[in-house]
Amino acid sequence: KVMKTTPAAKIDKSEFKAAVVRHLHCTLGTDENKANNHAWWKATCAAMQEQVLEGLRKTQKTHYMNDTRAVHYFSAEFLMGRLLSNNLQNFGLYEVASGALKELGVELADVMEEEPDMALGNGGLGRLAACFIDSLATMELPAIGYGLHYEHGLFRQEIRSGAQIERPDSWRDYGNPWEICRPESIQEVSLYGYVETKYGENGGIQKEWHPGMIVKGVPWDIPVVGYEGKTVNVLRLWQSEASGYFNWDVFNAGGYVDAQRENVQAETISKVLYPNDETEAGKELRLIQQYFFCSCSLKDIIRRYKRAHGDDWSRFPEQVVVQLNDTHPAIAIPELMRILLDRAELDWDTAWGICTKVFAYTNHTLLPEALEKWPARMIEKILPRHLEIIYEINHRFMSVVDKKWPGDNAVKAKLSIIEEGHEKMVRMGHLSVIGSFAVNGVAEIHSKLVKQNLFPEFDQLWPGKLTNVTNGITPRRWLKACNPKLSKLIDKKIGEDWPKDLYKLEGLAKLADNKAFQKQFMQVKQENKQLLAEEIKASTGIDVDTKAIFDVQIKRLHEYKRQHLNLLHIMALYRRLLENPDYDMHPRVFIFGAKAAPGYKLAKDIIFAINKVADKVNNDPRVNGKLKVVFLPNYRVSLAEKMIPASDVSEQISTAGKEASGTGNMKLALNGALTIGTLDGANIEIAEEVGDDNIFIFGMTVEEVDALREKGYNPHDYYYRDAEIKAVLDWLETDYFTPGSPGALVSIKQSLLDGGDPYMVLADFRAYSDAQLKVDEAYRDTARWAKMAIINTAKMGKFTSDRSIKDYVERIWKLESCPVEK
Ligand code: 26M
Repeated sequence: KVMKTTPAAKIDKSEFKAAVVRHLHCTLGTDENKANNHAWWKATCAAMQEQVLEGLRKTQKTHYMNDTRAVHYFSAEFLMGRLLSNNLQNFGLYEVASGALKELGVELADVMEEEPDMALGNGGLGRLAACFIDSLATMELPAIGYGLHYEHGLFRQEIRSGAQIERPDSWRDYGNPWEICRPESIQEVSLYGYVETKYGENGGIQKEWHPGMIVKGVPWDIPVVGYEGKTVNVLRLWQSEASGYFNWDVFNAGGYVDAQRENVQAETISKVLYPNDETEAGKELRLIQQYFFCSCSLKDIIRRYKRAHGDDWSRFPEQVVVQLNDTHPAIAIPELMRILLDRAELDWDTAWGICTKVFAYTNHTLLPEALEKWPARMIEKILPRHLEIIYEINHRFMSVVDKKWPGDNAVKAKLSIIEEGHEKMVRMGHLSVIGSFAVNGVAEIHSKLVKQNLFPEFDQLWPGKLTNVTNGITPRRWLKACNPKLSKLIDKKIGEDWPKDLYKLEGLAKLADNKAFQKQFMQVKQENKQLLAEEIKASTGIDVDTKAIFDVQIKRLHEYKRQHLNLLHIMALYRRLLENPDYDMHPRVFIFGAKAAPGYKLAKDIIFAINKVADKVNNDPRVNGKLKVVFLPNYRVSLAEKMIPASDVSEQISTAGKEASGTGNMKLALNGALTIGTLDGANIEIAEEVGDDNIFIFGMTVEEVDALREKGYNPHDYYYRDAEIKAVLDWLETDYFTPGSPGALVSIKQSLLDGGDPYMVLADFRAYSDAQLKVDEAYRDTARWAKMAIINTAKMGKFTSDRSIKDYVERIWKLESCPVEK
């Protein structure tokens, strides 16, 4: 047998085994006989971390020696998931580790299950940041991720009597083996207080901010291992601590106790991730979180720059580019201005010239309720100097607008950073566009709508500044690591290069008609479905038939994503089965995973309704095993990794124009699931790649949605004209699904009728139902389905995050790769 794979790290099985045992003894203070899986997990991570840190040291030395330009990815969220499997894969040490543990009588798969997810994000935006830093390291690009070291990540979801309840996430309770504290790089951040204006003898004005509070930012570094383990970048997450400047300095017991209050406030900043996605929370603590991590990160960047370039600011924009992941870190723009003006004492034009060469901004949403705005009064209270700077930026921008549209006050009001009204608000999107040299949307259609609908005048003012970079996903995690069976089959057919050159998958297309390959491909799917069936049984008690179609909708719960459209269709199928026991359909299991924002009432009602319908359907012998509904609790990265390889059908059914891109759509298609979806976000580009015959597109286009709204959308028309829609909505009002509690599900009907059905669920229902009939028909033709599934996997090359990063590098960041010798 030939030794395959050349591990990036120079360590073999017996050395790895020795390292694990050594850590069991010396790091964990236990031994092989006493150790449980948790101890084995920690010891395995520690053995791995030795390799990781060696790579990190070499990378940092190389970047330092080459004085490289680097991208700094600012994001309030990084949804990393688990790291052991990823780091083993990327280092090429998976087989080594699994063999070593086997000899110690331990199963690597069980050990990996011990790892809690790093759930420092809500959903798509946070996971995108995680995929991007994986690609940056893989492509050997100098990059740092900057974010917040939340003590509690996204809440853990439990389902009690069908309803979501939120429990705290405690990912660090028993220690995180990957993170390294860097007390030598602590920063200080100012808050509150007032601004003093000083008049110099030469007529110059200096501003001095006298803060009311100073907090410490403690950096924790998480190494980010690129594929093949050459470059190891870092994700630097800031934890807040009391600075001890204003407190502790007390001489009596009362003061001593009072001092604790400020400590508590300081430590609150990085306590918890806000669980909202797509709604702006407007909370003071959230703004402080944003400023806290941006200020720490900029000071960190400047400290590093000064070490190489001293006080010469002229080269700063050559060395530093900062990518803003949505507007959450937009406060970094006035913060850099403050540092350049008040600390470096540069003049405004020089400072602004630097600033506008450093920042670039990614927009992730068009939903009005998601566009961040902060009350000017709140900014004034927390960051008085920044509000002054924002006003000055706006003042100067208004004269730019006046040159372009002389005397047009309406356009000034529309473009102003300041929204006038009962309460003055600061529009963070406008600040971001004005302060950045590039602005991008995340899929072709989304970027087009950003230009046409969200920021049309900015596009006229600065042609070319607004652009597109279509999202992507890392195939290392989302195929190689999560779907080892399919990966090995692919390796066998087209070789092992595809994880870093995903267009290679195209080589599978010529096998799409090959009967033997079809069988192998579907056999892998079958085995993955078996594994998921076991997971479903363990977490819900529900038995599912693995011969049924596994139809999966996994994403945050939101009206625009239309989980309730899926639910109404399930109810319609149920009703058809009750009316006609011979109703001809291939057995189907509808599987959901979704968290609702804790304050989003209707989203929680939809989760409740899914669970109540599931209870009824799953226990009704009349459906004869043709229909099952499963809601898997606590959807998260590690659960996605189990669901995606086992999916036959991918539900991507947002109202056209509302889903900026979607990335779950890419993960599912990559693993051979067929998409049923609207012409929205990246679905459009997926359809272009796979071809119309290999995807189930339905429903209104953006233009049709706009036209219908224009002419006046009335959901009652659909209710009265489509008997099935009426029957299903009326069913929600009975106590059929909630025995003894009639009306428990009525809020869904209400939102779709009296509420005006803002996302046009009823308008798309019939088209959706028809598309589902086509799905059913296609699945019955086993060869046809296999061919379609293979083509989906084969045509996903475009959607690797390596391609997204390449687009950013060439069009926005202008970075060069910096190879690190092994
Ligand atoms: C805002 C204010 C306060 C607290 C939290 C937020 C907030 C957090 C996350 C708002 C939005 C957040 O995420 C939005 C998001 O995930 N958007 C998704 O981004 C993906 C990556 O580009 C896209 O694929 C999805 O279409 C888009 O919905």
